[in-house]
Amino acid sequence: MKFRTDFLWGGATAANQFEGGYLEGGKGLSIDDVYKGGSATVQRVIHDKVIDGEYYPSHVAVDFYHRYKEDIALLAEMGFKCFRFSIAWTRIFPRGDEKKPNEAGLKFYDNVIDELLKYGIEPVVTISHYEMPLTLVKEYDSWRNRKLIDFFHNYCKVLFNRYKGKVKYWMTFNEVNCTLGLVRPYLQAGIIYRDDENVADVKLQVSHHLLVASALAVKECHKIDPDAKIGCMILYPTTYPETCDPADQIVARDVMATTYYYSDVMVRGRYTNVCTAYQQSINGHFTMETGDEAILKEGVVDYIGFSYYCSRVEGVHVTEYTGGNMLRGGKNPHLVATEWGWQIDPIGLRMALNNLYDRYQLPLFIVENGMGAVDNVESDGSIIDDYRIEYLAAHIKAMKDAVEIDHVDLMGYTPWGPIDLVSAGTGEMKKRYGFVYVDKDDLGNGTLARTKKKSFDWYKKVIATNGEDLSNI
Ligand code: BGP
Repeated sequence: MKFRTDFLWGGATAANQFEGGYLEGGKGLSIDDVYKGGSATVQRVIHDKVIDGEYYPSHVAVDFYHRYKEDIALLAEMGFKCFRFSIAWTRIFPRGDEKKPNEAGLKFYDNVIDELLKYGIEPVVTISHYEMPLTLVKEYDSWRNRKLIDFFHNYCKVLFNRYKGKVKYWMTFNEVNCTLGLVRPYLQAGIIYRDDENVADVKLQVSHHLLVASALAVKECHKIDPDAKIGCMILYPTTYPETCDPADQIVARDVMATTYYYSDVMVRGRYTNVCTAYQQSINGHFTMETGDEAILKEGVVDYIGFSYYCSRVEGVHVTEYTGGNMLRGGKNPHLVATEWGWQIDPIGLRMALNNLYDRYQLPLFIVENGMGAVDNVESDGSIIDDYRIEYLAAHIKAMKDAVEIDHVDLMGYTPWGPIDLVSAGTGEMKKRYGFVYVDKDDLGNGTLARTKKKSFDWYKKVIATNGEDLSNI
């Protein structure tokens, strides 16, 4: 067993963190355009407008909107086989509730997709990545409202019809499982819970609407373009019991329920015992309409896309917590962490691959992985990011073990932010993931010029050897 010969090596981005051009081509405001940075700062009330004079990271981001040709040429130079990006819902439907799409928005993605195909790079598209239309939150109460299923369905139909034959890989909602795992799933679902509502019920109703919307998208994709593959996208937080105390095994198992709640439904087409047990544990209730069960059953995904950055520890006595992408967890004394407290654990990736493959037996796609780090530009302009190479090499080695030793079916690997972009968690620029440096600081100053880092040539070699040569020379 080796990596597939058609293994999808690439990189991943999201519109709101990468594109900028936040009002260009008729784009409407997304939830991300009205707050100043990072999921960590989401407040208890909805951020509802742009305030003059304030700095908003998504407005310019790193300007892929105007620089897509230059950026795609850099990806092609590294030998990318695929490129994961998201379509900004608000470029296609500025409010979200229109019947007819905005042609200028579609045209922008025509250009991006054609540019990728020119170099033989497969587009891998996330339909919704943390940037839903603000209007749907302000005027419709977001995914609490069943009408959003229709709006999303219409949006998906437009995309599948337009990019049929060009886009072979789709994903519905980015890290959809954070909707249950977070106190305020604003980026994921446009939700900030209100004091006057039953939070458990809202959680389950919102999740149900997202799951039905995702399943309808899968059905529609299969109907419009039978050759395309469409997957889910979950954040996979590998979770170790803190000790061998049997009670810790139960805690670690239970905490994973909010992740499997989504993947179980999206893969198996029904609420499993894990889901119903979770519903009962929070004493939540939700409404299912006639026909929903059939939609869930018919709209099962073709592959599992997931992000993996770090692992966590859970148990009865966990008291010390550390950071992580979106979902925090207990500290592990065997691991070191990044400057942002994310615990570096390549074996955790091998475990993630095994856990998901054992459970679902579907092809897996690692659509995000990486290490946010501060890069220093040397006096000669070079950027020696050995720490990034070390992190990625160790994780690719873990992927190889999962494929070669454990016989997991892995389709591809798209590390996060191949060109530096804005952090979703903090809104910072200094938290960098790229093989390409972008000259911009946390306040928005900089020329936006692109510079190759040391890791650029390293990743190029990894791709050229299909993951065989991971050495850093
Ligand atoms: C994931 C998100 C991405 C991305 C990544 C890195 O959870 O899907 O959008 O941002 O985390 O996180 P951060 O940007 O906070 O470093």
